[in-house]
Amino acid sequence: MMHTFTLKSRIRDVYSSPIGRDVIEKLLLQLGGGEKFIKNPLTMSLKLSSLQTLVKKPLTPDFWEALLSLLNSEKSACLEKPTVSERKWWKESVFYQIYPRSFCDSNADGIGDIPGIIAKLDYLRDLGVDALWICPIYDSPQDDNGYDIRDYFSIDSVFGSMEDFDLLLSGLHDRGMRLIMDLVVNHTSDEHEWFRQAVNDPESKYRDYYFFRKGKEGGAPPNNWISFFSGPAWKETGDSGSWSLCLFSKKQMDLNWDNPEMRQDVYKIIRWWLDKGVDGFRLDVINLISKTPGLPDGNEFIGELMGMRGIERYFYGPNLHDYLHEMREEAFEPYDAFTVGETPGIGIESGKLLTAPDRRELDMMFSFDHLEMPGKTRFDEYVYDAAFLKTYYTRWMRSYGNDYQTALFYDNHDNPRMLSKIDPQGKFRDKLAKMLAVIQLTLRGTPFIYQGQELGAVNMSFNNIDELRDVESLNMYRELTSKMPEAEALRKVGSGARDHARIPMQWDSSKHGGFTTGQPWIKTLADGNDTESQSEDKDSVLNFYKRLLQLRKNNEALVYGEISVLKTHELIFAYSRESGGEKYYIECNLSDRQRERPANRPDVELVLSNYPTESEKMMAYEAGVYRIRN
Ligand code: TEU
Ligand code: CA
Repeated sequence: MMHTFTLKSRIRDVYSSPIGRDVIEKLLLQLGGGEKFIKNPLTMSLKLSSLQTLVKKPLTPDFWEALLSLLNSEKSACLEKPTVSERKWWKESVFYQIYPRSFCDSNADGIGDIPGIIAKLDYLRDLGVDALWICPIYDSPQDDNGYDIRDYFSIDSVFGSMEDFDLLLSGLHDRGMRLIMDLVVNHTSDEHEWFRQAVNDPESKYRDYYFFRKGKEGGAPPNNWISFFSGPAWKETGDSGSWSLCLFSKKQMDLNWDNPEMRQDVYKIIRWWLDKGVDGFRLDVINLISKTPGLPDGNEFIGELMGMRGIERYFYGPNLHDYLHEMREEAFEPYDAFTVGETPGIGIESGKLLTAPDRRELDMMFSFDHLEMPGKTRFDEYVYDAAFLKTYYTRWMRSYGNDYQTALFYDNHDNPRMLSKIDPQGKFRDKLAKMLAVIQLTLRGTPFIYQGQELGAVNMSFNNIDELRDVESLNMYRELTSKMPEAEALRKVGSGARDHARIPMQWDSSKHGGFTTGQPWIKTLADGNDTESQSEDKDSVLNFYKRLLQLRKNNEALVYGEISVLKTHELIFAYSRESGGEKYYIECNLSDRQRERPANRPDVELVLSNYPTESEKMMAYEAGVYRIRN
């Protein structure tokens, strides 16, 4: 059934649509106190316009226009249960994400590279990972560390050569492992040939590959959208008052997906890499590719709530589904290639619309809703409560069941370490690292381990702005210091900086943790948590990961098994996995205090735990995997 939503629609009806549900929940969470509102059964019979009662200032007509046009853009009002649920290698695999710049440097120039990765392939195989996702290694001016691509068909010389790449790929395949590349096609570098031609020759066909627009009267940009990396999302291109859209840095120019020829050129890139034998792609900010026609201003209020003005005009654009579907049909499906979308802002229900097997869009997506507590943003200084992981994953597991596959992760190259968010002082470092590993590797979904996570890597302390490298941090610092003291700006930037996760891997106890023998491109940490010393210690985080990965590999219940979450204390996360006759029970204490074990736990025997013995009470961050006795 198709709805057209208005201010008079019942919240119940809005809720029954996937995007409606996600958008309303997100708004309420950001508003704070929204949870009470949602849980109140009366809420459901209220009209949409009653959202006003939650907000002190009047919601303006343009707020409602923006909200309704988003809600009404989704034509699928409800979701059928998928009819396909096949076995797939990517459901069974554990992925490992490599940030190449910070992984291993082979030639002492201070920057990690492909030969460095090749040197560590045995390490990765022994760890037990099945597939790698490697962040962009294409030719790039490196304004955003490779997410600004100049030439999609060549390897950046800083990382090596195409021969190195071929060796990497065959090295992986020889070991029975797979490789997915990072595909960045929401934008290209401003140094990409297409963009250069578009600027140099306004008559060129490439002009329409991007969003060139005239500015507003008085020299202002064409609309009020804000960049993810501070300031307006526009860059002046040429002296004729023309601007071009860039949602990220001033060197990352948004592509116009409404141009069919541009889309075909993108599919050529994908097919070229698939012809080489890569197994799939992680699709960078792929939910941003469809912009609302006319590029209308973003609503101020939504912008304030979400910390990004304009976002409702492109994070779930009107042609998103069509473009994903077309791309799959033309590029991925002929190769049976795997796709995981990076989809910031997409919630549970709209995520299903993107990944339902029979809709044939994406195989999987990354949701980010668990990376910060509700109402918080990455740059807020606060301690993350691990109990939220239970709330989040319980909802997610219930909603996804066995019909959809989701990506399970805590860390990536864009976020501080989860370990440090929960335990900033590092008091429970090993126990907590192991507990997080248990949850990630035993829930239903495909785990993505980010480099260093298997060693219990933590945040870096940045004491000076000169120690940071990331364009996002540097722009933000510049903006903040115009309105606050430098020390305060540094603290704020430091609490969310992406560079925390970009400090190099530690391989041994030598200088710079064995990452390089040269001058590293960024500060290094050598705190003894390196692969060499952890390999020797049987109780290390690394060896715990190895055991868990083996356990998952050898027990189908942990991969395809049904999951059911035990009703118990909110600080205890306990669930079972079951397939065929195989049954597992997982029990985690999400707090740093002792707790009673659940009284209703099944009859079990311990398989793996982060404590040497099982005591009557659960210890701080205790996590155990048990076999259920039949
Ligand atoms: O990230 C997009 C994204 O939305 C982020 O998580 C991002 O780091 C943050 O919101 C910025 O404020 C992807 C890549 O993972 C990231 O490294 C790139 O910088 C970005 O796209 C642009 O390509
Ligand atoms: Ca190097």
